[in-house]
Amino acid sequence: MKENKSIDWAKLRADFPILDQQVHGKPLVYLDNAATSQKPRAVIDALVRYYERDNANVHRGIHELSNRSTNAFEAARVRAAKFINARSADEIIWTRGTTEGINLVAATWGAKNLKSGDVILLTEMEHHSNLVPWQLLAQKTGAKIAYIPVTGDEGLLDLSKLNSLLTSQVKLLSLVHISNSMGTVNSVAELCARARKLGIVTLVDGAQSAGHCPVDVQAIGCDFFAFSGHKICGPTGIGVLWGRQELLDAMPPYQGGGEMILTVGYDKTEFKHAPHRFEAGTPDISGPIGLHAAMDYLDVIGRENIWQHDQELAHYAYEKLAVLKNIRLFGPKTGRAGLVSFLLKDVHAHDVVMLADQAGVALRGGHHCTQPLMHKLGVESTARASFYFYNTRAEVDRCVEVIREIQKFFGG
Ligand code: 7TS
Repeated sequence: MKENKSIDWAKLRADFPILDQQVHGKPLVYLDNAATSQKPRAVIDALVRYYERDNANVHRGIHELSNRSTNAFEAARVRAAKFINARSADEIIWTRGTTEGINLVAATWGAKNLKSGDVILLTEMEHHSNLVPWQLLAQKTGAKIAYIPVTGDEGLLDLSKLNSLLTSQVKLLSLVHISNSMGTVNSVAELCARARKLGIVTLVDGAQSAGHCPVDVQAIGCDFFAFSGHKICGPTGIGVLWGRQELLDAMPPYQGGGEMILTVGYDKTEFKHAPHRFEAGTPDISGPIGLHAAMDYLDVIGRENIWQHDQELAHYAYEKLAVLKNIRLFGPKTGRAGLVSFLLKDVHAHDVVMLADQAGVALRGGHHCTQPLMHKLGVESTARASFYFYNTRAEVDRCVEVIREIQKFFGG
């Protein structure tokens, strides 16, 4: 395993106060980063600073604190645009997270543009947040859903079916960039280009990619991109939906209320332009400010370096687990993102996670909100170790050691 020598990963780890603790009397090994990441001191400090010095509502006051708050809130939007190489901050909508971003597109673009007989094309590896909103929309509009198949345990998209799936009825392709349950990295740029040629609108679920690899929405060539702040070292409750300006301008509002209007009469309301049209009511203000600090923090490290570190750890973990007996590994053998999903023969994933927790190792067990994929693979759940740049090879060693102990405990 090759390490990027120019970065002092151990020093970065010390930026995360939470990691320095014991759980059940053992040093914490936090390997549940796909669920949520930990927060560096820089983000915690930005939140404290905001509440100690600047807290006020945005866009409405003309007093000093309101000006500071508004400036910081909008500066974060500019920063988010830069983070994913959007053309303009007007293309950045604050949401509660990836889930709300996708729901927003379904409720606005989807409700306006989809009708009975249209097809929404997804993949079989989508998180529930990129499935259920489309199912709800399909029920309302009469549109149908089709799926790009997954090959099996290796968790790759079977693109041999793509030509026959890309019919003239398809109006939207919505797919995950990096699978949270398999670690697959999908060729989103290539798929969006294929869709775009056919006039199909595209959405990329970037929940697992935005903080782990460089993201350039213009290079990906999608129409919408959604991600969550809490998975990229930012606070919970804040996320980003990016949309192409021309699509956003043509979309009806999401929720109605204050902040999103130009003028309101008893009979009629005129709405602001995007992104404010989609942000009704007092927004999460500290969220974007914390996220701003997180984006700065990540880009000082460099997401290309994080990506390399993630992949190296995942590869190291995969190779170490692959030599164990009676283990079933999920996801691609090579080129996987920073997570490993597995099942031990005759041991329930929840038992693995419970026993690992007793040893201080935080894993996740379950269907990972990809229930249809689990059904397809013939399993109820898997155990998952997911990494971030503050994880170390020693932690992977400890995790594998604990998994071996669990196997022995169950007589394996
Ligand atoms: N899309 C993907 C690919 C995800 O992994 C998740 C969350 C979401 C969407 C939803 O993000 P949210 O921030 O709106 O909740 N994934 C996980 C996970 O793997 N374990 O817990 C949450």
